[in-house]
Amino acid sequence: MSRAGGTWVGARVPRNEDARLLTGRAQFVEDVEPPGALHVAFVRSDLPAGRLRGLDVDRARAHPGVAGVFTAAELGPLCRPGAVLVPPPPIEGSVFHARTALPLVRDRIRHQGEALAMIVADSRYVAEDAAALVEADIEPLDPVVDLEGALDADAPRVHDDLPSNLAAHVRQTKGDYAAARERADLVLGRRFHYDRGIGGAIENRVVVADWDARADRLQVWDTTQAPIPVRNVVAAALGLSESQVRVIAPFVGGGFGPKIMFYAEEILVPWASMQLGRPVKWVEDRYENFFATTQERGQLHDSEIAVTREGRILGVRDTFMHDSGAYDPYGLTIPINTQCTLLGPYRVPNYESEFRVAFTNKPSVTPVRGAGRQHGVFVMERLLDLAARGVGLDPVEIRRRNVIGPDEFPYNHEILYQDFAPLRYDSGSYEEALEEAVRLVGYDKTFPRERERLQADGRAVGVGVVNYVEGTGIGPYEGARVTVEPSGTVRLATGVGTQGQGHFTSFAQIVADAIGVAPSDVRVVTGDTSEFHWGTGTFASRGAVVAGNAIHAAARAVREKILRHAGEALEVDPDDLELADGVARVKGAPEISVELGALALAANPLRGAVAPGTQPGLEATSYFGPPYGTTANGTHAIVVAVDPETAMVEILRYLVVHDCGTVINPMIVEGQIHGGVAAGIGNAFYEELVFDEYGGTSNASFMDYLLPTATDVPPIETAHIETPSPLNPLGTKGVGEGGAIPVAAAFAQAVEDALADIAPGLEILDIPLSPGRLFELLRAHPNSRPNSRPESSGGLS
Ligand code: MCN
Repeated sequence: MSRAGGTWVGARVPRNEDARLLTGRAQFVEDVEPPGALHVAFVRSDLPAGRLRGLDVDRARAHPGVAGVFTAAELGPLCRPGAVLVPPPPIEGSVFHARTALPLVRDRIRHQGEALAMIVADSRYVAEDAAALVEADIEPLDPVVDLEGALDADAPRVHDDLPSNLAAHVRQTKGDYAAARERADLVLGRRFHYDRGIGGAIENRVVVADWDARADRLQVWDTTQAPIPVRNVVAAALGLSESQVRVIAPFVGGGFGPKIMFYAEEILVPWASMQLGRPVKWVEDRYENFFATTQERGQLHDSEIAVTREGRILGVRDTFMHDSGAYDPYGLTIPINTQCTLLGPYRVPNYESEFRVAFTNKPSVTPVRGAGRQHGVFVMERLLDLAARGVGLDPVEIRRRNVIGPDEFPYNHEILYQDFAPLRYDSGSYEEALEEAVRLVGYDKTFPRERERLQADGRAVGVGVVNYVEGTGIGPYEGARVTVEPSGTVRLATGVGTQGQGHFTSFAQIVADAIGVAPSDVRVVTGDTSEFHWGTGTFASRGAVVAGNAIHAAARAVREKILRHAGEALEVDPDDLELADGVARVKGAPEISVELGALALAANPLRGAVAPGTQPGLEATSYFGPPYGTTANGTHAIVVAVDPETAMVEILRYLVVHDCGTVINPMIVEGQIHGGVAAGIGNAFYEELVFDEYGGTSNASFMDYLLPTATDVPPIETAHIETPSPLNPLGTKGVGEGGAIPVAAAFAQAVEDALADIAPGLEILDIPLSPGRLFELLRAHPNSRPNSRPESSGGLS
């Protein structure tokens, strides 16, 4: 049933894609098995730092069933460093040393899991057996493991051609922090640490390539978030025209950031198919994923806040180190996100922020859901909690006094964001979101009563309320093509890939509203370069904004075409027509109508003449590029119970009030928030990559690396506020990462609150706060506070 007048945007439309996904009929790359396909296994380094002195592959080559063994020597000109995918923004005085990996190690090993050789064989079993026969002669080198010491003058160097492990140095300021500090009634400083983790998608990376020598074409199926850039890079690397390469990213079992990266396997597998004249397939295994796929987090902050005795922020200073791992192919996106997102929804008149990025002998770091924003939010929200304590204010009250009001937009923060545009908030509902969360969690009334009741049962209960902003919907652009077919079917093609975000439905809703059909009648194709070949990809919560508004523009253009053609066919003024139920009909006289399919057929005639300038069919292609990103916001509230004996934390309530502008599909948005919060709970409490002193990862399996399971994630309550963005016609802002961003900050505040009587003054400064770490913090309390900075002062001056 469709609704006349166009009201699909905003409706809780069930997902078009679910029938296929839930009945096992959705195609994933792993399902693609061209006849005669060969299979790949990589030989990877166990050592994080070393010099490759020799590689004996003779026994592997002679192994029955092996079709090819390739080392750096065989790659020829293909063995060159990969591209820097995102250049750093032009910030005055900044330093950036780009270092990217070779597809296969030639000489220097810089992290565990770097690929030394590629084995191609009849089956994965044979390929693995042959890989085990390769003998690598590696001279171990001292690894750089510890972030804090990575920039020391005597630290071993990850890249010999650089004078140190400094990859980048950026400083951005606003106002005069030193002067603000002088005026402050309270200055508080702390060291914060946010550790490393993985993306943790259920589906690992998979690449299948099929070179068709007769057609002179290469087809690649890839678990990527960015099929069009992959097509472009593969074509350039292999000396092909972009029109010869088709990249398909079908259903992808989770991306969460790392699949936006371009990886060596995406060139090596197609290259092997061209060399061997057969289809070639590689499926990353779970162990490999811990090393071959990029990771996130790993920052060390020395931060300071200056406030008045009324709790008003005068300024913030933050100096931090960011662990880039062995290479920095994604530029400075993550630390700049941290630097900018730290400012949050607050008036911060004076800001001094400086970061250094260090190379270490660990897998490279590129965006994972939140992409550094959660680090900034953690630091700022923790500083506010400490300041609140220092001036004797309630944590909610200090936030109330500092949030940017509804009349202050656009709000200019005077520093540069990751999209190279000034950090400017377009609109938001910071006060409203905070008050709504406070109300819903019963902060003043029901929660205190509930706490009393639970504490009578011997449980330590606390609440946390924190704010965040999320820079979303950045450019440069996306495009879409909308077509009405003669059958009446509506087709939408866009370039962004899809990894579970519900695009098949939310994008269809936008089209449905414009041309009067049901969302289930719109066939959406994403991530196939033969269907749409301009665009960048799915990242930075930009699908709803950038692709969504391109779709909106294309659908509106088709609508205009339909009305024009229908007006001619029915001999009425187009203004007297409405589109509904798949027909164009006269308003007030619905029996006078023409089907969209009939109009599409007539718009593509086989005989006769069409007027000059007429474009065939009911089709339009449009693009949308925003001037700068739109800023979403929200407030998270959490209630926890802590067992002081075991340090286990139980989440009793989790509540998200968020604002992503016009909501296209509330059910999908709630799903995005639920998934984001689940990821955030993992980040805050469970997930941590443990590196031993030799740089090896000692928990590279899901037995030891703890992802939260269904029993660890509580029901999540959500409330929507809609402040439309003035930067795009739909008024949308992104939501894909907001769930994950403030969880650690909320968690830390609530745990401290719960333990306020048991361990007064306990400070949570490190994330993840695993049960083990919390146990140790409790045991050490109150005698030592190893993370406190010596110059910190804790009271009013
Ligand atoms: N949406 C909406 N109304 C809005 C905003 C969004 O209905 N105002 C809908 C969108 O139309 C889309 C979904 O919500 O169906 C997410 O939209 P958006 O916030 O624009 O994010 P993207 O589509 O760009 O997706 C990327 C984002 C990121 S950056 C990561 S990481 C992430 C995420 O989405 N990875 C995910 N969500 C994920 N969800 C799943 N299932 N799997 C992942 O890998």
